[in-house]
Amino acid sequence: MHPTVTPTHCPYCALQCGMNLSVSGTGGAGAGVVTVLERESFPVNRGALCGKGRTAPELLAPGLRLTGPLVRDARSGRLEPAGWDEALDRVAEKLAATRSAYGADACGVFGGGGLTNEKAYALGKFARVVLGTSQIDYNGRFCMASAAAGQQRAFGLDRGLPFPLADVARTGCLLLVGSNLAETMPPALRYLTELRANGGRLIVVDPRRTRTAEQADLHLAPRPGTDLALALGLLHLVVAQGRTDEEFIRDRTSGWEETRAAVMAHWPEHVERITGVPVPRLREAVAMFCGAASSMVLTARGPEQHAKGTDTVSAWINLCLATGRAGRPLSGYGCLTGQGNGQGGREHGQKADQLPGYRKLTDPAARRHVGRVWGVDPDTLPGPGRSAYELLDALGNEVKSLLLMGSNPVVSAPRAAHVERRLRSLDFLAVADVVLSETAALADVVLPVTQWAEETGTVTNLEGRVLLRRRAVDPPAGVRSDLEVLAGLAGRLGVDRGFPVDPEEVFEELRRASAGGPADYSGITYGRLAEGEGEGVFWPCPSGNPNEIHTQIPSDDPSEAVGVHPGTPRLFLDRFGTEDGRARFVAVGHRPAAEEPDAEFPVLLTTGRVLAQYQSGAQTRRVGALNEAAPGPFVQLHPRLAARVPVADGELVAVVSRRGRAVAPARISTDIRADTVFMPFHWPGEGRANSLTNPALDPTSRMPEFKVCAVRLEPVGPLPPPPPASRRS
Ligand SMILES: Nc1nc2c(c(=O)[nH]1)N[C@H]1C(S)=C(S)[C@@H](COP(=O)(O)OP(=O)(O)OC[C@H]3O[C@@H](n4cnc5c(=O)[nH]c(N)nc54)[C@H](O)[C@@H]3O)O[C@H]1N2
Ligand SMILES: Nc1nc2c(c(=O)[nH]1)N[C@H]1C(S)=C(S)[C@@H](COP(=O)(O)OP(=O)(O)OC[C@H]3O[C@@H](n4cnc5c(=O)[nH]c(N)nc54)[C@H](O)[C@@H]3O)O[C@H]1N2
Ligand code: SF4
Ligand SMILES: [Mo]
Repeated sequence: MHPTVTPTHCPYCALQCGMNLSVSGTGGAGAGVVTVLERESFPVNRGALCGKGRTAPELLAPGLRLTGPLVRDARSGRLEPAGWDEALDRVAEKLAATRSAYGADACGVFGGGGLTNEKAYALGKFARVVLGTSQIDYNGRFCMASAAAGQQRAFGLDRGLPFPLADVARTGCLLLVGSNLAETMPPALRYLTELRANGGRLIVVDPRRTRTAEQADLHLAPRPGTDLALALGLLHLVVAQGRTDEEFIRDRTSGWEETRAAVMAHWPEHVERITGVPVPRLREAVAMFCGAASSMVLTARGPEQHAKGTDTVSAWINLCLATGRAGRPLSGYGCLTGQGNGQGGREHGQKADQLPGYRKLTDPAARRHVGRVWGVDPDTLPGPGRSAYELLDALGNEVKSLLLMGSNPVVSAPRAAHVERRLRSLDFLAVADVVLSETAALADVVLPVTQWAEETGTVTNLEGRVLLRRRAVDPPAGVRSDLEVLAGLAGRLGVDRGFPVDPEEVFEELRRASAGGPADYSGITYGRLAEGEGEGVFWPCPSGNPNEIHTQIPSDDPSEAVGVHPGTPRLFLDRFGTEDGRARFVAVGHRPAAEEPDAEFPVLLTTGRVLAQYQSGAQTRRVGALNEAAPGPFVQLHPRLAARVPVADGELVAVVSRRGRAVAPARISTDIRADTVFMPFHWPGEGRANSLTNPALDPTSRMPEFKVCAVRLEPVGPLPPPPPASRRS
């Protein structure tokens, strides 16, 4: 039999690389052989994939993932195999009991940016309609919440990139702030190469000389937590050198005077003292940025994951606005979102303050609209709930039972040992996952779910491009989809309608719910996403008539049913998303990190990623080739700092913060500032970086300060010798 080939997308990061899955043999569910093939026609990655994408099918095999529900046995205390009815009955009973004993807000829901749009939508609806709880949030708070808040403030709309990624290759100067995309989105590296081949300049801002920084014409290496001062310092120079674009400021922005006044305090020498970036480098950066005919600023987690991440994003946006580098072709500010559906996951209602279509939960018109689509009285919809870390922090106290879908906070949340204690103190924890993650291992009920290649659904990549991921293989018999889980629970909790298990049916409802909202998907259909090369449709994509769509039965012919809005690859070229169409300057000032070094904790810790592991590692730590490439945690530190500890390369070193201690081998390198150590956060146990991190929150985005805290280093000694090879008899 010929293999069947299905065009689809990678399960992991926000690039959502296109790939073809070839399945040979019958029976699916690991019985067939699943191979990843290049899909050159997909415009974002043009066939290129990183090792994570190439090896993703390994996790479809039954041996590595969950294949049946698990329920904790009251007597043995262990998770034991159970049937689906028993497992779902247990979850529904416990949630209902919590609700009647303590009220609906004692039930919490925690989602993830890896969930498809359909799942994120259904999860938000489940929380608000079935449980009636306000206590829902998701791991996107840990991701791009600060960039989203900063873009909202300035542009009145937040979409990761306001232009297709390929535009990056044609801009005059790219200022890339705290993104290590050579490791976090490797196929995107080609756009940087093309940029430079086209004569464009690349500036990278990162405290480490990363593989990305190696590509740069200019690498600025500020102290972690000082991007705000850096951006203000650059804008100060722009003003001092008379390089502002007065016409653009006058015609397309508001609020410049306050911002100009605020940057005057950030003269270059002062900024050099805060950031450690020498004044001549600041001047070079301004010359490159303003000297080009067009320029862009892209930020990622480096400057965003701070207790002042939103203000920092505002400062970078201000730089774009003052120089007229926004809302014009090949110029603008953008954020490189992170998770597979990091963008769509924050638009359709799993965020504590949001309703589908990027509507605000506090907006009466939004509540009326969504209430109508859901068939409920808008007054019954709860208000905004706690943000992700605050929700985790409330577990066992205000929040007694939790349903968790698509996150592994035992590894990925800040101050993780505390979060782990809070999870253990719950009356009841249910986790829906593909694998037995460290968090699932703490659950009372584990619900095994289908994954990317086993189900259909839409995702929205970092460009705001809505894509169709297609089912290519049959799942193992014992697993169900997240949509089936939610439908099963809703039914048991007395809601028999409104939770379809067919993703397309969910999407049809999502279209109606999003119609007329900022993230309007109403003009998008599965049929349309499957057309041509499947290159997707950029939101906003309204249907012909947003009111009509409530009553309309969608036709199979997309052009007939919904009109033919082309989608919106480029935003803001004519007007910004604010009411008056002008972009808003937001006057901000620098402030120190929530925790600065002192005598007891004299070193800065920053955290991030390596190429071969993904996030909490729940998935990638189970894949052989990836584990070989990145087998465990490490502490990257400069030779001068290593000599002071003292620790030699490869020896264990302890990193201690006010919240905990982590131990990992030292990786000594001149590619990092001498006042800073770096740890990747992909591993649990002794080397868990999040045992150390500071949950100080940004006041606007509620983003925790993952990227800077104060630590001290202690020598531990040589690595223990490897255990003797086991002898076979
Ligand atoms: N291999 C891999 N790829 C991934 C992921 C993964 O886990 N593994 N996760 C995906 C997700 S969800 C996300 S959010 C993205 C994240 O993608 P990135 O933001 O590129 O990843 P990080 O490694 O977290 O951080 C980027 C850089 O920020 C630097 N940095 C640290 N502190 C500061 C600071 O104060 N200022 C500045 N300017 N820079 C600083 C770090 O040294 C690091 O090199 O990656 C996505 N892609
Ligand atoms: N120190 C430090 N900590 C960080 C960061 C950092 O830079 N430094 N970055 C933060 C960022 S940006 C992010 S995005 C978070 C991410 O951290 P997490 O939220 O822990 O993300 P993942 O590890 O991707 O966890 C996703 C879980 O959901 C499961 N899963 C995958 N697909 C599905 C699905 O369709 N349905 C269900 N039910 N489950 C699924 C996976 O198996 C996995 O167990 O980490 C944050 N933590
Ligand atoms: S870059 Fe991201 S989307 Fe592309 S293959 Fe790698 S993990 Fe998958
Ligand atoms: Mo992320």
